[in-house]
Amino acid sequence: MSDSQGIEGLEEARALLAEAERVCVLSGAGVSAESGVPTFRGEDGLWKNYRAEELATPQAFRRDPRMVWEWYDWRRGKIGGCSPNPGHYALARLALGPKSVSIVTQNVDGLHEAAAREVAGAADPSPALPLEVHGSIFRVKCTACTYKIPHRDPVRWETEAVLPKCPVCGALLRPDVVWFGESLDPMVLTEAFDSARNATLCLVAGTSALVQPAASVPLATLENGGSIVEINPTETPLSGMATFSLRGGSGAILPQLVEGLTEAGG
Ligand code: BV8
Ligand code: ZN
Repeated sequence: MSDSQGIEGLEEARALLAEAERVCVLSGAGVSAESGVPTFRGEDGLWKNYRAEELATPQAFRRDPRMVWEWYDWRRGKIGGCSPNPGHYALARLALGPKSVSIVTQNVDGLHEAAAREVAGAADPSPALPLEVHGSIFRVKCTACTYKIPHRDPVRWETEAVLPKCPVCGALLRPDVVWFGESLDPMVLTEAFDSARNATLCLVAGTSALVQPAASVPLATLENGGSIVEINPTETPLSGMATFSLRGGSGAILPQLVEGLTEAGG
C-alpha cells in the first residue's frame, strides 16, 4: 500500500518501526545529499577528476600529501557550508525519543552530530550522537603518535608552504578518517556490529552498501532475527534482504517514517 505521496510500503514500514523495541540506523552519503554534501559515487563525488577511492587511500597520501590535504580542505569548505536536513533531524528526534536507537554512520561530515545537538537543545544529545565508523573530516591526527585535534578551518594553501605538522613529534598530520585499505577502529567496529545484532530493526538510509565492512552491519540484525527497512531512490545490494525498501529521498521519507514515534508515549 502506498502513502499519500505514493511511497510504496511507507505505512507498513511505519508500523514495523512503531513496534520495534531497539533500532540501529546505518547511514551513508545519500542522507547528506539533500544538504548539498557530494556523495561518493554520485557524479558530484569527483574532485579534479579523481574518484574518491583514488584519493582516500594511504598510497595517495604517501604519493602526494599536499594534493590529499587540498582535497580534504575542498571537502571541509563544501561541508562547512552545509547544514543538517530533515532526514538528519528526524533521526535525531527518533534517537532522543522513547525508543533505544543507535546511529551508525559512514559519513565524515558531522551533520548527524550537528542535528543531535540542535534537537537536544539543553538536554543530553548523547543518545543521538552517531558512531562515525569512518572517522570525521573535522578532526586531524598525527601519522606517527597519538596526537589528535578538531580541525574545522581550511588551511590557507596560498600562504602555508609546509604541510601541517604534529606539535608533539613533528610528523605529518592527516585527516582523522579511515582510508580504503585501512582497518576501522576495532572498538568502533565492535560497537557498530553489537548495536546491529541487538536491534530488532535496522534502518538503512542513503548508502550504496558497497563499502565493507560497514555494508555488512545490517546483516548482523538479520542474522539475529531482526528486519531491515531501506530508504534509497535506487536499488542496492541490500534491497532484496529488506522487508521494505522505500524508494525516495531520505529528507522526505524519514520525517514521515518517525512521525508520532519521537515523543514519550509515541
Ligand atoms: C578494510 C572515509 C581491512 C574517507 C571511507 C570485501 C570485499 C571487497 C572489498 C573489500 C572487502 N573488504 C575490504 C574491502 C576493501 C574496501 C571496500 O569495501 N572497497 C569497496 C569500494 C569495494 N574496504 C576498505 O578498504 C575498508 N577497510 O576493510 O580494512 C581490509 C583492507 C584491505 C582489504 C581487506 C580488508 C575501509 C573502508 C572505509 C573507506 N573510507 N570514507 C573519506 O570519506 O574521505 S568510505 C566512503 O565511501 C564513505 O564513508 C562511505 O562509506 C562510502 C561511500 O558509500 P555511501 O556512503 O553509500 O555513498 P555512495 O555515494 O556510494 O552512495 C550514496 C547512496 O545514496 C546511493 O545508493 C544513492 O542512490 C543514495 N542517495 C542519493 N541521494 C539520496 C540517496 N539516498 C537517500 N536520500 C537521498 N536524497
Ligand atoms: Zn605526532
